[in-house]
Amino acid sequence: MDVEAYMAERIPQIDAAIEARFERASDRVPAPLSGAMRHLLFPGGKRLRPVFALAAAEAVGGRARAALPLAVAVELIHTYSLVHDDLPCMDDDDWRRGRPTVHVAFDEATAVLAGDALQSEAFAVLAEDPVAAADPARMLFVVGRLARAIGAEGLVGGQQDDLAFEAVKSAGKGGADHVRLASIHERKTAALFQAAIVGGAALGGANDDERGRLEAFARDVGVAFQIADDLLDADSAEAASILRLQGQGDARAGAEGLVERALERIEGFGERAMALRELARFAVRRRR
Ligand code: GRG
Repeated sequence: MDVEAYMAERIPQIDAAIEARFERASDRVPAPLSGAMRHLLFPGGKRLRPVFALAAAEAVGGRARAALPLAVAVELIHTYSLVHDDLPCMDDDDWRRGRPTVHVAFDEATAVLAGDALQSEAFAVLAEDPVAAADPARMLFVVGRLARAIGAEGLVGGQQDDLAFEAVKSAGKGGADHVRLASIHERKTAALFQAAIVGGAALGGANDDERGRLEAFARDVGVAFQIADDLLDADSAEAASILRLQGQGDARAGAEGLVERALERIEGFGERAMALRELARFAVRRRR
């Protein structure tokens, strides 16, 4: 299977669904806020998390379309996290995806508000999807799983610990260790992959056993994705990086080992999980 062809087919569906949300709201949203919310979304990044959500629905025998609202929600949340991560009080970055960051293109307050609004919009997309009325228990699981993944125990907590980890190291107090770094990566990066994949599978009709396997699959793929990100970023002074603790060869082997383990967890899923498997491989072998 050609994973890039699969992504090229899915990404326009995701983009169209995101665009539809903005068209719907455009007359009620202040123009600068709407511009700031769209700034990083179009053109976007790789759209890997939403494509994973669609492939997870298919991997359990559902239709990709069933996971489309979650795909949109996950990409809006990913974008919010990038907008806030770039702020002067966090990573203080001026450039993202080859463009000025949102606080540079607009201003800091608008960037904070745009991130907040992207997060809210993500949950509105899920609550307003017809599945929420037709099968409320299923949608409640998806919403709860996503909220848990990005809150104080997940993405936000991981970011807090990442900032603290960096501060300790800049003060020359050491403290860099594998356990803490792995925990940061699990929350800051893998948690959103887990919510995308497990939630996508839930919307595709997964049973409890499939959900459990996909939780573990997605955690390993998410951590492997982060290691690959550190390897791609090897020359920059990026935040908490596994490369400070081990060499590039060991890090790559570690990431590939995680993907192999992830693939074993979904061995019984058969042909319909082909795209999910190929996306897992792509997450570590990608060039950007
Ligand atoms: C501010 C709440 C809050 C969280 C910030 C996402 C994040 C947490 C920080 C961004 C910096 C970073 C290195 C995060 C790790 C996850 C990661 C590798 C994000 C980049 O994801 P890609 O490569 O980006 O999928 P594109 O641009 O392709 O969407």
